[in-house]
Amino acid sequence: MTRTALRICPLCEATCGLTLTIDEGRVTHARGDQEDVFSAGFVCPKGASFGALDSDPDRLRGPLVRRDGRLTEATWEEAFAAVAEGLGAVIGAHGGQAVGVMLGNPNVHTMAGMLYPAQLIGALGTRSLFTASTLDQMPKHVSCGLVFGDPDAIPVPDLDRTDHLLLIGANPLVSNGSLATAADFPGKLKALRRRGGRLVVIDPHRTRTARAADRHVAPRPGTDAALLLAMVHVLFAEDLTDPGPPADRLGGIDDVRALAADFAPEAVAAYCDVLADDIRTLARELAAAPRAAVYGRLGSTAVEFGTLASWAVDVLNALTGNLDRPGGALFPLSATARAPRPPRPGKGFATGRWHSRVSGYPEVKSELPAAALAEEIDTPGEGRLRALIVVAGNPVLSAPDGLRTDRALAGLDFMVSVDPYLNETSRHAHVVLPPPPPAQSAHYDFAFSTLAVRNTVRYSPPAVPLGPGRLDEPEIMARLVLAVLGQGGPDADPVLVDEQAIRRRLDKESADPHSPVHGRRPEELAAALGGRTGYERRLDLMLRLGPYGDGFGADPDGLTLAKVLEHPHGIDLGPLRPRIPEVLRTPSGTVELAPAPIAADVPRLRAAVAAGAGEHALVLIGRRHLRSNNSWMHNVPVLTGGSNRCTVQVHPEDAARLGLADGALARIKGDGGEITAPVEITDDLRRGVVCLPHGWGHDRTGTRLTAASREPGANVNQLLDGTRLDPLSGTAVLNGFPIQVEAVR
Ligand SMILES: Nc1nc2c(c(=O)[nH]1)N[C@H]1C(S)=C(S)[C@@H](COP(=O)(O)OP(=O)(O)OC[C@H]3O[C@@H](n4cnc5c(=O)[nH]c(N)nc54)[C@H](O)[C@@H]3O)O[C@H]1N2
Ligand SMILES: Nc1nc2c(c(=O)[nH]1)N[C@H]1C(S)=C(S)[C@@H](COP(=O)(O)OP(=O)(O)OC[C@H]3O[C@@H](n4cnc5c(=O)[nH]c(N)nc54)[C@H](O)[C@@H]3O)O[C@H]1N2
Ligand code: SF4
Ligand SMILES: [Mo]
Repeated sequence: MTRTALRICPLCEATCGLTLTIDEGRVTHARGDQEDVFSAGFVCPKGASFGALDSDPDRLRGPLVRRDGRLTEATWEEAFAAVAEGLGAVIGAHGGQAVGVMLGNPNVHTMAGMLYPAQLIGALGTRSLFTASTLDQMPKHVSCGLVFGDPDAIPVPDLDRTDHLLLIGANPLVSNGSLATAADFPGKLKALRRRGGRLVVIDPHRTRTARAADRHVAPRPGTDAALLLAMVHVLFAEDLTDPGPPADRLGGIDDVRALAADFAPEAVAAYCDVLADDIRTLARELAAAPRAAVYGRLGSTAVEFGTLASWAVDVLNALTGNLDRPGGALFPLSATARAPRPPRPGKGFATGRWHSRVSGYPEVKSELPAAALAEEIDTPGEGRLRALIVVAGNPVLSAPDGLRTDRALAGLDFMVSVDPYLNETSRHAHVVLPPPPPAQSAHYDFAFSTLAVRNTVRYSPPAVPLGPGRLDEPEIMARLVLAVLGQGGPDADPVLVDEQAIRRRLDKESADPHSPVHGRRPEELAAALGGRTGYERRLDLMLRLGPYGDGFGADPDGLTLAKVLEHPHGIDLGPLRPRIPEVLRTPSGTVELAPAPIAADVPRLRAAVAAGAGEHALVLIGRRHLRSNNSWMHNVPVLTGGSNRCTVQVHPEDAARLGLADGALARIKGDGGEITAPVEITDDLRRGVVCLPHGWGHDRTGTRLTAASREPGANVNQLLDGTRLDPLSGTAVLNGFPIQVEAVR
């Protein structure tokens, strides 16, 4: 029997609503849900291939346990017994601190990944948390933490209403947007231009997005912080600043002026390799636009000055009056956020509450740099990591120096992977716990609702019932928490983990005079929760205590899970609205535009500008492909092939100078090692820059990736040794690092 079911797509940050066709429990077709309140029918090739990805025959059907050195099929009971024993032994001998946790990117795309890791880390008491954030957006968290007092208060461009959009190091026509959740980014950029608005792109690569722009500026990679500070300089020098209504809430404007003083366009032009006049034009056009939004993404974060560049983005928004105003950059208000409280000064944001053992990197948001994972395991000494729990992560390919990570993981006393695939990383685990395919999982976007360009609320229950012998990912994670707590016996009830989280939140809310449930009995409130499972009860709790919630009866028209379920295409909660000062948590209660740690990093940038670029220095940048996603989508044949290949792109002049021929192999060397890849000559790149995609290198033994291992590609991250980091955020420099290229003879 054929039927349809709705499912929010979990494959990228755009969160499109899909209509799945289901035939005998199998997804046979996927199309965009025309009635979805957020995506209105938009779909990309990945979403359209949801069925193929969901039913990939290489997905693990049950847990694997290492026996006599080999990973073999096991029951869930056996797998959790092995987890309890393996983790128990390490914790018993060395304490929970000897267990590290690595959380990969898909955690932000699953309910389990958003609900349980905090409890897992709490149960371990470990300070060794690593996530994909330090390969990605951590600089933005740091700059927002310092400026707004809350590292998760990230303004997003108001795509639907802006007149001028300045994109820095972002390629949303391929990535479909990031830290700006917008289904149909392509349509929104077209609409911007149709209403007379302008699109400006700063990117060393003439990407699909750059080609669609009114103006494209191609700086030398890694130099954006200087370029943006030069724009700030111009705003002051030409008296173009106009902070607008929240001006009394902006502190540090004079300090910003002083910080930008040395960054006149002429002073940075050679370093950025952009004409001073072009920098002036960028600043003047931004200031002249009635409503403008500056937005930076991976090319502005995973770089040498990532935090400074991320900060400069919001400084430009603030100085031109575009921060927190419609058509500018605004803070979304998610349905599962805590209901707003009256504005008050906060504690602010600081890093470095502890430091990593080997290199002394400061903790940032309770995390250590992903680039330091291997050294924390393989460096002998007191406090060495002896066990690791990896959830939805593939650091062997995604993080610097995969060969070292390979060796380090192989030397662990115990490792667990929660992962649907036996891949480059999970092959080292002692136990692999596979979640079900997405059609069998419920979905709510806790993370991306806080970054969406319009406020909506949508929930997808599982589209297909759990297959035989499957555990859903929330239950897997809850059982892991119980195993760490030493309560992982066969009678363990994973619901206890949810009830504990619910109880903790309710105790807090009940004691909070500003909560809609102040003074009410937590037991009574817990009993009133709806939902069929622990995670649904938690979702109901968050919705009801959220900004649009029913407050357990305080607002009978407010949201509950039951109400959201009555609207399978979602509920529109309206366009973004100004949130300053309510959103601020700085000690001053204002936007602190010139925080001390930022100011202290500016001399490093000044020194780089003074040093300039080497004559023939070659640097490497990354690229994404529409039919791919990081390291885990090369195993579905409909998504690979064609232009989705691991080639090294080179500018024609560099190719001529280096003797590289189109299609021939090149050897690329970096601090961490060398790889080879076929050359693709293109003048879409600026001179001095070569470009390789990441997530390739599927040629390792012991994996179960039939299709991916046929076209393995090379791991670009082998070119890095893990020491190049943005110091304020611990984020790996994945764009704009030096390499050498030669022809393979
Ligand atoms: N050179 C270079 N390196 C990069 C980047 C770059 O641009 N250049 N980009 C960086 C960025 S932005 C990121 S976010 C990281 C990503 O790096 P990682 O966080 O390592 O993420 P992925 O490579 O996507 O691997 C995801 C893992 O999760 C598994 N998985 C998929 N779905 C699920 C699920 O539903 N549940 C569970 N439990 N597991 C699942 C997959 O099988 C895979 O093992 O890579 C970074 N690395
Ligand atoms: N199809 C697809 N979609 C994805 C992903 C995927 O792998 N494939 N990954 C998802 C993830 S995890 C993320 S984080 C997002 C990322 O989303 P985006 O940031 O939009 O994606 P990227 O393609 O990495 O874009 C970065 C751009 O920065 C440019 N760049 C590199 N170095 C510099 C520099 O120094 N300065 C400037 N100005 N630009 C620079 C690159 O040329 C590139 O065009 O995409 C998500 N969506
Ligand atoms: S754009 Fe992203 S969310 Fe939308 S269908 Fe494609 S992969 Fe899925
Ligand atoms: Mo990412």
